Amino acid sequence: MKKLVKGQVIQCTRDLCTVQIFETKKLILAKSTGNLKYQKVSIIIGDIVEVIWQEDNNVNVISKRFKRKNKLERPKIANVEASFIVTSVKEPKLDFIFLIKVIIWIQIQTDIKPILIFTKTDLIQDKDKEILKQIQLYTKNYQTILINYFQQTKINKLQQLIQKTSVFLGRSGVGKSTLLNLLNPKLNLKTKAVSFKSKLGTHQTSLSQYLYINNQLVADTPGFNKITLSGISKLELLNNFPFFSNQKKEKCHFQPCFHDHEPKCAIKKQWINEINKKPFLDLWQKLIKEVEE
Ligand SMILES: Nc1nc2c(ncn2[C@@H]2O[C@H](COP(=O)(O)OP(=O)(O)O)[C@@H](O)[C@H]2O)c(=O)[nH]1
Ligand SMILES: [Mg+2]
Ligand SMILES: [Zn+2]
Repeated sequence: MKKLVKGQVIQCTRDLCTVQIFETKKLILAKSTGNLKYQKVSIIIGDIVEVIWQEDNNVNVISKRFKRKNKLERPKIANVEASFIVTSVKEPKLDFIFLIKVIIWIQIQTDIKPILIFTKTDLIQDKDKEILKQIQLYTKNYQTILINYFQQTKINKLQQLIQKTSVFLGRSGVGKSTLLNLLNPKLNLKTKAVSFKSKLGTHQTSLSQYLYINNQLVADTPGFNKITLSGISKLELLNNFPFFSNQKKEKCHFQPCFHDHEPKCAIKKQWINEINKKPFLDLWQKLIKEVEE
């Protein structure tokens, strides 16, 4: 018996995908070859698809991809409703330029404000106060969680925040898989930082996949260590940089003002005059330069 069913792709290895059927909640395997490939329709995890399901024969085939709400390029994933950016305070060291770039890039691609998770807080020592200060720059603008793997109460709180189809992303080694394992111990994901000397003998998440936490789909993704903003426009950057004060912005002489070389720029004046705003000026100048290149 053949039947058309609708579901969401939660895992893919080459052309073979695991699809969760909406109606029955069951998982089935389906191929994304055939007609779709001919039409050059790619299937990535998160895609909502139609499957030709065959009862007595395992070769189910994906026959259609429905329109995507959004699509991330790296990690390749579609239809995310919430994103969690995971950054370790140490090991690997917190890189603010990297973080702001991930934030901007995810906002542009999904139109969703990410939630920021800062991990490995157990490694912070007295001499690292600067790190906490830097994190504070973000707490006004973003929902922020500071956490380490000993803090069960915080892990429970984080679990409550997972209410939608979500993606966990960030550099490799920051503790994404560790966190997901704590959020759902049944997952048993492999963890461990990548060895820089030999890539052997270490466990690195190499495929994105959706997992279940709190009855929601949550994607664990391979870490990425490079991010570039080339390809985004100056205006997109302007609209997604989180640290402009709205009142000040309106006082700039030019509209829109890129707060760079424009005369009578209220934002730049404030950033230069207020010592605690200096980090924003540095960040902004680096970013705008990168986009202009
Ligand atoms: N000290 C400390 N180490 C952690 C914490 N969370 C994860 N790690 C370690 O960081 C390494 C990388 O973790 P993993 O979950 O594989 O990172 P992923 O690449 O982001 O998935 C592992 O050796 C973990 O044991 C934490 O809260 N504190
Ligand atoms: Mg991992
Ligand atoms: Zn300005």
